[in-house]
Amino acid sequence: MPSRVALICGSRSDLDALQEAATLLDELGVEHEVRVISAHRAPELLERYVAEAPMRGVRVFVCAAGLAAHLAGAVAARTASPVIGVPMPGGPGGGLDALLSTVQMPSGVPVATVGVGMTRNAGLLAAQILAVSDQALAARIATFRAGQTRRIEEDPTNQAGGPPGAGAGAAADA
Ligand code: AIR
Repeated sequence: MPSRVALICGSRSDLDALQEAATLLDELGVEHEVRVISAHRAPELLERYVAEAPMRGVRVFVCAAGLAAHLAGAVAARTASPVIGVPMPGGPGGGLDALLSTVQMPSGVPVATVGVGMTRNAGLLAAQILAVSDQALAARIATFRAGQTRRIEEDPTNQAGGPPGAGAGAAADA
């Protein structure tokens, strides 16, 4: 099956976090591929990868990088496909450096940026973009969203009287 989403990170140190996006895409039945390509350390490989990925079916790019995080911007400069940036935490800036590097793109080259370290949201947003032209996927996302809503509604903490052993008013305090 062709990969519809490219999950790229700038370092192997980002891989565990990026795996959360891969897991979510698996849950939603969205084919994807993972690469570790630093925009700074391997710019020519990145160039080749972005040029070739659409031929394998890639329609959306998710790019996770920390520090001076230029990965998402570098990809966005080379494709008109949607690019989602994930600023990664770490370093003296705690992710703020990566957030600003990712989100502050110049006019004409957008990067849709999710919160610091929010790889799972990036995967979900990628799926939602694909779902605009894929009704079956849209239905799976609707089921996924309904499930998370139901789990909160059915959480014993939110039932009258709160969880076993909780005093009155526990739900109201949540
Ligand atoms: N990074 C790697 N090349 C360019 C950038 N911005 C980022 C990685 C990682 C951080 O630098 O995305 O979040 C630290 O990488 P490493 O390889 O030193 O652990």
